[in-house]
Amino acid sequence: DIDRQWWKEAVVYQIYPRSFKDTDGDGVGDLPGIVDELDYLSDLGVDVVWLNPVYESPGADNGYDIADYRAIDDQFGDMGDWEDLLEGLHDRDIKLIMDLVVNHTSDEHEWFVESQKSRDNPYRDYYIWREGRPAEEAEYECDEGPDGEVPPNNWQSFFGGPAWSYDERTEEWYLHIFDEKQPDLNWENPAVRKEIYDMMTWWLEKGIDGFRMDVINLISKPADLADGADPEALVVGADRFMNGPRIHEFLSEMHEEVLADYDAMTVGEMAAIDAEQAREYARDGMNMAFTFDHVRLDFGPNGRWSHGEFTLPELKGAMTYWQESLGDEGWNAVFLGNHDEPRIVSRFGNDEAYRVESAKLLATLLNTLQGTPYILQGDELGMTNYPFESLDEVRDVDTLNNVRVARERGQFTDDAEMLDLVRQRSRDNARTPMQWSGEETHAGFTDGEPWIPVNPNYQAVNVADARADAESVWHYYRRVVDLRHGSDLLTYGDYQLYLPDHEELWVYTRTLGDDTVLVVLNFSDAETTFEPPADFVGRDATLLVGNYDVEGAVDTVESTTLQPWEARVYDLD
Ligand code: ISL
Repeated sequence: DIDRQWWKEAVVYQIYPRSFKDTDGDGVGDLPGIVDELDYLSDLGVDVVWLNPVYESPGADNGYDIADYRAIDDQFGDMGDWEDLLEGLHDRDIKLIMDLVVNHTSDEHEWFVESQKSRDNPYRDYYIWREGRPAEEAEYECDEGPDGEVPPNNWQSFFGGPAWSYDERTEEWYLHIFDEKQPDLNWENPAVRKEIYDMMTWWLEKGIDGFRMDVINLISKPADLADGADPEALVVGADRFMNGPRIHEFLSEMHEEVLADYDAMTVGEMAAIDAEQAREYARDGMNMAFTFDHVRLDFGPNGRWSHGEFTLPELKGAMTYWQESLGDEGWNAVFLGNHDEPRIVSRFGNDEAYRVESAKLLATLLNTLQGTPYILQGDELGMTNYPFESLDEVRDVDTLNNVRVARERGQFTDDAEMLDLVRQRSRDNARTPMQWSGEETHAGFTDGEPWIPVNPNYQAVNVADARADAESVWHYYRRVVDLRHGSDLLTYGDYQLYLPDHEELWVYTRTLGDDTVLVVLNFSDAETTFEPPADFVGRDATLLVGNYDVEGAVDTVESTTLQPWEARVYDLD
């Protein structure tokens, strides 16, 4: 008995609008730019577009700082352009999900502007304001604020530094788990929740098909705002504000008040949860969750802002955990990268000698796991990290703040070390402009000056050439997306891992009823021999898709040698 849902059968394409396509020459991608490329999306074969924020925003965190939830930022166009986009997508049977950013707003949102005015302003309790703490009572320090006073607790921002800023006007501190221009909303206040539910309904009534919910498991803060238990933690306080005390109540309420009336899809960004928690979130009505174990494996001793090594068995283990443990409750959102992460081919593949092969292998993985696959724009071309030579090329608030904080604590011996980390880690790696053409300046992204530099490899990596080359990463993505579409087995089948300790090969099956597909992926620069487990030896096998030319489409499973970064998907008889 399959619990069929349209969003389980979908392949999602993530559009980072600022970097997709610019039509008005201001160097920033816009909505008409996406409308121009709708056929590109249908040719690729995706079913859903997740649009990163396009709401009115001062842009301190590229739109994750929203000043008006019901208006389109001028940089991207206007509501008419947005309506054209929705209509154009729907005409092509592509759905649209919007980014829902409701842990915080911009400090330029009218609610915060009011809230800041006085302690008794009607909007004061829309945010989290507290008096400071006498410095002698606290075990942490802060440069900001009046003498002898420190923030109300020891929580820190994801972007580095304290999670509180002092406001002289009312002599209190406000909470911001991200940048100081992103004050956290007070979800304890029912008026705030109602505003948000009304806003969500408003968008659903405009015809959207769902929401990607930004840092949604951070919205409930404990009433006592207790200090984070571990002052040495990478983000102090995360133990208090992630999966907070009323989170399930709030999400169930959101479901009842808004989502229950629509056949909408929801995907929550949920760092720091395990499968048991994911199942609880599913019971709240959250369709699926982005989880982050597999994109933390290369963190070093200082977390994200230091580098560590990981092995293939660790990667397999992290992703297999999620493949195996949701059961009938909950559903995976399968992703290898997004606008906050390095490029997938640079992180998990080989972006030099085997860029094409390894990008195809990752496409195979993404589209043959159980869960809804998410493709970030440009990954279908095998776009790579950017070779940053200087911080002048960096735009991201997270990178710039964290580099500043790391420098303050003496983490880097020199700039070369810092830049090395930026090249591996900066969120801007995933945010450089989409590479449309190798012939035009700025890769055909804009006629003006792009807001962030174009990757210098655009002459080799671009849409025009990829479309013209039947062997390109792009055509391969089309094939694996198409394969998945036609297959209940690849969508709903059970996952089973083989050879968990193998250092080079990732081998798994998907099974539905009597049907089995075998996936063999060589995650290495070397030829590698696959000795099939006894279960498979001698079974008839048909190659469904692979990234090398393999002789003879019909074969039996036997010992075989895979080329570097070779991927094969077999249908077993
Ligand atoms: O970037 C990160 C890890 O790679 C995180 O610290 C990230 O900020 C976190 O995953 C939350 O991300 C989301 O909310 C942020 C926004 O900056 C990100 O772009 C968004 O995806 C604040 O709204």
